[in-house]
Amino acid sequence: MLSRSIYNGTTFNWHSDGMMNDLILVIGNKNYSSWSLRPWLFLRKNQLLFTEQQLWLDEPEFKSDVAAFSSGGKVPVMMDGGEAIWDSLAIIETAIDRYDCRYGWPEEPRMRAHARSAAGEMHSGFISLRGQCPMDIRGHHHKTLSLETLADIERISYLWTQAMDSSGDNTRWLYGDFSAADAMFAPVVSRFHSYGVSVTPAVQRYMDFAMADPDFAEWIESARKESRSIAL
Ligand SMILES: N[C@@H](CCC(=O)N[C@@H](CS)C(=O)NCC(=O)O)C(=O)O
Repeated sequence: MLSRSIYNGTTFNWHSDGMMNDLILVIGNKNYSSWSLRPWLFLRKNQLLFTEQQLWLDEPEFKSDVAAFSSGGKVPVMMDGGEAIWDSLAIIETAIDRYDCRYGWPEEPRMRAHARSAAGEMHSGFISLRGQCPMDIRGHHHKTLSLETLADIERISYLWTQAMDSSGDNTRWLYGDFSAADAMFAPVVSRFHSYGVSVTPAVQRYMDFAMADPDFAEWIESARKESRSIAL
């Protein structure tokens, strides 16, 4: 475990040899890269200092540029010193292991297991929603959603409602305090918003709360300022 110090609200991580740790998060377009948003928001909410390295997904050089960081060929990648950690969930888990994150998984064992299960289901599933409604923060889409996509939406709404009920705090994040599950579902909040998904009042409350979060709002604002468009 590294030690940490806080200066002007920013957390610095120190190796035992006194060298400051140096994290780089390689991300894609903020408007489109749902997988990049997840670890970015997680690191931010945990006040871990990192440098952002943005690669444009629509550039022909994307693959060669990303290869300079990771052989996986995709973003996000977290560079911890010279070491690459790729894949959104692995970055979040590694940050929790190494950096004593205040907001990792919920503390309470049942909520912790639920949060891990829901985040795992997000990471491996909801293929129809992901395919039919790609993240497009600037966009407002009106399309007829397939039955499979509607089933994904219903399942996610059920998981969110269960989470909020289990924590007994339905005024803030899914499990009360911010957790890795909120980071994993952040792009879904954006998708529900962009695709005008009709949701229950409880789900809408969660979405409004998440999108008003200063860090999430900063990402949304940066996405709005990006001028690059990718045909969806
Ligand atoms: N399972 C990976 C998915 C990463 C992923 O698909 N990233 C997309 C951008 S959101 C990407 O790099 N696409 C470029 C490509 O496949 O060439 C994760 O969780 O990080």
